[in-house]
Amino acid sequence: MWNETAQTMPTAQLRALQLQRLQELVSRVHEWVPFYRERLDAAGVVPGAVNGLEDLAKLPFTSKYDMREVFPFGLFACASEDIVEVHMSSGTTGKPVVSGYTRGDLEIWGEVMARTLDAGGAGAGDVVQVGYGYGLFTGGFGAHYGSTRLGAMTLPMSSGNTFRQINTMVDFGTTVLACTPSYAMFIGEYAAEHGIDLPNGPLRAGFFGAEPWSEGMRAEVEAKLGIKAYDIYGLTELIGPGVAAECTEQNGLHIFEDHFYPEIIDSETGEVLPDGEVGELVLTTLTRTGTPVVRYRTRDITYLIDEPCACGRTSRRIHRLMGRNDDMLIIRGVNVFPQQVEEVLLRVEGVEPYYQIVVDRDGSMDTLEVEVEMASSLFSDEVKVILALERRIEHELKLALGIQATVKLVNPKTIERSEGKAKRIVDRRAVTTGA
Ligand code: DLL
Repeated sequence: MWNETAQTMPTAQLRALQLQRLQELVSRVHEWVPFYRERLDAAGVVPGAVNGLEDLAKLPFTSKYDMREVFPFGLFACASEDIVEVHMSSGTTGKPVVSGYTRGDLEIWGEVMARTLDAGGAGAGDVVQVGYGYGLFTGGFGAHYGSTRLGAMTLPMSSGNTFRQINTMVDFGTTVLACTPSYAMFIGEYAAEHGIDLPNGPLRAGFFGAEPWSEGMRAEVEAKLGIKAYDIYGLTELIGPGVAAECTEQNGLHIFEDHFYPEIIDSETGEVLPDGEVGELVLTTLTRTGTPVVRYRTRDITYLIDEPCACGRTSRRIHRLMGRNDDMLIIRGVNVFPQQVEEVLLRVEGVEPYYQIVVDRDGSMDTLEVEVEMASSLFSDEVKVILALERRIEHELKLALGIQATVKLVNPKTIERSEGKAKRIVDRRAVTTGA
């Protein structure tokens, strides 16, 4: 195991280390970052006031909105000449969020990403193809730093150019693929169409994240590529990928707790919930010095698992993400996460794992339409067969979600393929109400 000492540390020792690092974090941000100093002072927290991990709850939360206020460099907790690399969230709405890395932070990133790849059995001797985008997005560089740290042969492909991705896989005998799960699906589909037999080739593991995906999607990707598919989690504000990752047990994602401290809160009240209860994940960096973050509200919904894992890692795990607060659709008063729709679709024979969820408003009524591609075997079937399948999926969705949806089977290959984060929700309500 990569850095076994850190990853199998007895819990008491880990908690002591976390406390010491938390105290250092509070002193650092208080000294360097006016934004944190003001908020800590307002909350009555002076450095030295944190005497136990439970005192973390006294610290104010940080949100994406707070971070945007101090764009671009307002969160640096070191001299700006010590920052050697910068990444940024995509920021589709409002200003993006900046993460600045010191040399030390890049070391940490390489370390936690090496742990991520090692957790799924990758190592020196592997040929790792990085199909996450390189650039301000953290996926490409994160996977790259982890792979080179492990000593694997690293192919910095970036995302896109699918034909070349597949040829490179064949030519170099790629054994490990790192990209978004939706891009992995597309690569599998493209290879099959071009008569390239990836399932029986050397590819054996995939490290997929950066977007929501379901167990059903995992099964699809594993079959299409002939691999084990591991779920990996992270976000720009914290470091990028490398916050948590599945081990070969594929049963929850181990948080690299010596670097990132997790809490689960009730989104409404901000109250910290006990392990096992579902809520919003809040993360604190324990070792970063470029842009450390105190109690960042991720908006991601999951729960903490504090049970021993057969792999021997002692950290707590998060359950596969269940959705994001801000992706949750409220349709006629019912909460729906896109992953729930995906789970239903992938259980049905005769449809492909390419879909789009369209929410609209008809008068004062919210409408939910799910467009999903039919399998090519159905394509030439009679209309009544297709209609019957649509009604069946509508019935399944009603059972699972408790609301009526309209299902439209669309022709094969009509839903746009994704090379990065797939866009699966189209919410037309915001446009029609002008909100
Ligand atoms: O997506 C970092 C990353 C790159 C993670 C490569 C994994 C692999 P952001 O662009 O800042 O960073 O987006 C972060 O993506 O808050 C989640 O909502 C979502 N996300 C990331 N990983 C997963 C996952 C990168 N495994 C946001 N499952 C997060 C579901 C994920 N959602």
